[in-house]
Amino acid sequence: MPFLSDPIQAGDLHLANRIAMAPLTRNRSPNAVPTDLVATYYTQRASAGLIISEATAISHQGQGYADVPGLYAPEQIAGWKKVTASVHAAGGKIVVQLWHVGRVSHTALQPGNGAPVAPSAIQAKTKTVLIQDGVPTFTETSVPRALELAEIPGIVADYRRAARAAIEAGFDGVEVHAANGYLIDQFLKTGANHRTDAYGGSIENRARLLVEVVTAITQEIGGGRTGIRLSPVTPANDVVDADPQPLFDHVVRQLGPLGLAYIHVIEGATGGPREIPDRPFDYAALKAAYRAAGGQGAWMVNNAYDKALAEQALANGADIVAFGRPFIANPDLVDRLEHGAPLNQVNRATLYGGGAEGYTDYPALAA
Ligand code: 8OZ
Repeated sequence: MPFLSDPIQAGDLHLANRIAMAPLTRNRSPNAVPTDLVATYYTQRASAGLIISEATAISHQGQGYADVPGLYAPEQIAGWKKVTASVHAAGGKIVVQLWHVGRVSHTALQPGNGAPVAPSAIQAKTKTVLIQDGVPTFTETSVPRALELAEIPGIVADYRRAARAAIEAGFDGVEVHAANGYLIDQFLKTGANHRTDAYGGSIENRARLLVEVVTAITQEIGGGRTGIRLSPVTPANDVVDADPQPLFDHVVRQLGPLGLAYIHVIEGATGGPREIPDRPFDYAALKAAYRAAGGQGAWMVNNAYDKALAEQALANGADIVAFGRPFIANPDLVDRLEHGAPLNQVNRATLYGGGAEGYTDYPALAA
C-alpha cells in the first residue's frame, strides 16, 4: 500500500510525495501581479509533492476578485517567474491554476466596467471580494451577459495563451479550474447554462467548452503537464446540475484520451461537508469511467482530509491527496503529517487580502 510520503509520477511531473497543496485564493497580488511576499509564501510550502497555485486569471475578463493574480500581461509573468524560480530552488514543483470566473465577478473588476460574461444571463447568488481602502469587502456579483457564440473561440484562445505564458513563467504545468461554479462549471451545469446553441442543452454540448479548452491546452503544452479540477456536486457559487453523475462520467470519458497528468476531484461541498445528503455521487464510478476511457493520469482527491482519511484514500486507490486550509496554517504540513505532529489552526480573518500576517508568519515546527 502506498504511503503519503511515497513519490509518484503524474504525467510528466515527478512528485516527491503524494501530498499536494490545493489551490487557495489569498488576494495578495495587487494589479494582478504576484509580489515577493507571494514567492516567500509558496517557497515556505515547497515540500509539498505538488503546489497548485491559487486560481489565476487567464484574461482581464476572467478576473472576479480584487488582488487575485493574472497570467495575461508581461509584468504578471515576470512576477510569477520569481515565484517559480524560488519554489524550484527549494526543491518544489508548482503548477498554475488557470481561471475564468465567468459570472462570478463585478463590473468594477471588468474591462471597461462592463458586465461579467456567462453562458446565460443569470446572476449568481454569491459574493465576490472587493478590497476597499485596504479592507476585503464581500460584495454581490453583477448581473452577467450571455456570451455570443462567436466569442467562445476567443475564450478558448485565452486559455491556450495562458498555458503558454505559464510555461514561460517557469511553471511545471497547469491545472484547468473547471470547478466551484466558475465559467467552465457554469457551462457544464444546468443551473447556470440555459443556452440553446452547440454549448447548451445536452451533456455533450454543456461539456463542449471544457473539452475544447483542455484540448487546446494539451496541444499547446502537452497533456503530461496538464491537470484539471472538477467539483461534481458542490453548491459553491450557486451552480448545481440536475443530474451530475452522467454529466461528469461523460466529462472524464472525454478526458481519458488526452494524456493528462492528473484529475483533481473535490468530493462534496467545497470547504464543507464531504457528503451532501440529497446529492449522492459515486466517485469510484467516476474514476472507473476515466480509466475505462484510457485515462492514466494520477487521481487526486480533495476536501477535508486529515492524515487518517488520506491514508484510507490511498488504500482505496487515490494517487494524490490535496490539502487546502491545513497548508495555509502549516508551511511544513508534509513534515507534520509524516510525524503525526499537531497542526496550527487557520485564522479565517486573514484568508483574503492583507500582508504577511496570516500568510507567511505561520510557524514551522522547531528543527
Ligand atoms: C475562495 C474565495 C475566492 C475564490 C474557488 C477560486 O473556490 C476559488 C475561491 C475561493 O475555487
